[in-house]
Amino acid sequence: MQRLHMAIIAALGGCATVLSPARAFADNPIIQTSYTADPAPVIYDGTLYLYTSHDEDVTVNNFFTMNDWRVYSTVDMVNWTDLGSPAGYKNYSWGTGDAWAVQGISRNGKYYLYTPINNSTGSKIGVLVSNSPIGPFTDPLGKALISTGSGNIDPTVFIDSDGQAYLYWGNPALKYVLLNSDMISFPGSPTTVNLTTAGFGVRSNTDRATAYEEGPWFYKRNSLYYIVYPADGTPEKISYTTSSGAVGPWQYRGDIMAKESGAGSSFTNHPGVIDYKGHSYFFYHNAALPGGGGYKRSVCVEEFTYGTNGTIPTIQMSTSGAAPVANLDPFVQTEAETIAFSAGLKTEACSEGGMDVTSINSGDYIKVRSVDFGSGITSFDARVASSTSGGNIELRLDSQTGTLLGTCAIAGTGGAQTWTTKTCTVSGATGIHDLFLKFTGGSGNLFNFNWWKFSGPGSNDIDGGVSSGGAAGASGAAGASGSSGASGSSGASGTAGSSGGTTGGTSGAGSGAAGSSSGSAGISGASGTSGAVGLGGASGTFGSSGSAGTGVAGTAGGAGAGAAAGSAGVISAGGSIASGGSQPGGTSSGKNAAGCACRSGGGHSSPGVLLLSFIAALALRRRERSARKAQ
Ligand code: FUB
Repeated sequence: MQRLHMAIIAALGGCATVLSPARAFADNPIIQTSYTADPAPVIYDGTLYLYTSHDEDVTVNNFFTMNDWRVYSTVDMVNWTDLGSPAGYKNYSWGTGDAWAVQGISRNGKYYLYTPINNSTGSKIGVLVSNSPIGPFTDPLGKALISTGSGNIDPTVFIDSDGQAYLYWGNPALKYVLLNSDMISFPGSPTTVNLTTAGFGVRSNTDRATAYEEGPWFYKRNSLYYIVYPADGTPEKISYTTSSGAVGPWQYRGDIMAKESGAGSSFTNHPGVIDYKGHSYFFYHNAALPGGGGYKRSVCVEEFTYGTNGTIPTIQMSTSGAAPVANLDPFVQTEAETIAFSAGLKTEACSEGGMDVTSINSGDYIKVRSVDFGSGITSFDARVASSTSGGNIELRLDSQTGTLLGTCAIAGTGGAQTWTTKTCTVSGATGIHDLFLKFTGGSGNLFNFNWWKFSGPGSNDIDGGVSSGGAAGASGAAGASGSSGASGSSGASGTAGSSGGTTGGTSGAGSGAAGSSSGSAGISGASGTSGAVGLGGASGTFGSSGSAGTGVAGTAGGAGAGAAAGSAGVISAGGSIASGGSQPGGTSSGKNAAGCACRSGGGHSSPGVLLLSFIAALALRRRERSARKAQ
């Protein structure tokens, strides 16, 4: 049987609860442990990373409350690993707030985040840089990259095949600069795109003079340049325009996604478009999670197919999301925060590095999609900690009430971060299924959950993957950052790596195996976001997906992890972002419980000028209503 490995990352932290879904969900929204918005997908070394904004569970002053950005990764488009917070507005010493829509890009081994900053005190664009996609990020300029004029939000960055980098941004104007190759400077001053031509469509309402609103997503595909953008005022639809040149002239091509409507809708939307593993994906946000609304949004994804001449079809918001493009190997250590869908859970920084799943109450669950059990399983390991008397993990196939593979009883461990590995006997799973980890027990928080792994004959059936984990440990120099790293338990991944893929190559694998065992040491770094470290390993892991081949993966992993873990290498060795903790909003704690006092309606404000224009529109509508009544 063909099987692509997927191992996981030992990542970083953050927490939030998500409520039992009020309506039937498949796998959209793709993140349920936090409210997320403004999706920005990017591919590094064969892994798809998704940067997002982060709507806090508690909204302040009935407006966007956003302190940090978040990052997730996938190699299969259905299971998303929470890598914590790579940065927040406080990464800028001069930052006053507003971690709105971010976008990331890599060049010459460095990772850059372009971010809005200080929207309520001047609206500027800043740039952060790191040696890892998940940080720690620092501010290389000590000041804004873009500070002229107003409405400097929603940066989108792209490097063309000739090496020229472009940065577009703005609301209500659309502006751009050509970045120098250092990615943190540009010649001249920003150019403002003429939106009054037909290139960006015609507005259907009177909110604004032009159809373009904000949130541009700039990219190139088959020699055609695209800008996909929220349009037509609030609520926003998504439209797109194309050009044969990077700076126009632009030709309006149509609408992609209609405005979200009805109670509890999001009045904003924000596109992210990317090709991955031979498929095309459209990311956006809506307010579909319980408690959602204009300031509590959630990122979703849909697959689509380009038409002739590069047309993008109309795309409907769905609850089903994308189909898997790889299977998950349950015989390598899998982070508990690798989730296709969940209910009731939050994530947080783990003392062993990376993230763990927390706020686990009886009835909550994790769904992991497309798990390949091969010829079978015999035991299940769970890395758990409990300050209470624990609870149970029911392992079920295909639904919360599906075939029971076994029940793992978790006892108290004496502390919420006092970790132990519980091994349980299981049976009854062969082939590919969705796995449900259903939590049962008493009341309150049952335990925290760091990672899981199956053993059994199925582990010998791997014939397609690549090493997981692995390699990472070897290189890397990021040890400096990061916090705990203490455990490094993911040696397992390394092991898997050794069994390495037949198709994906083997290079990364071997070393992974080596590094695996102790996981070690951990990195004591002083600075916060060392999750990077963990991630490095993680990247290595993802080599397992087989797409990029191990070598590549290993390289990536090395970058991040190595260091600290040093020889120990590998994944979880890395420190945890959360615990390192320099992030402002950091990993939000507390549940965003269903009953939270949040707006359910499509809020009526929006970024900066958008808010003003909306207020004006509201006043206009009131006047119109009054006029009608008077007639
Ligand atoms: O998330 C805050 C703002 O809302 C973004 O900057 C806009 O694109 C809109 O999504």
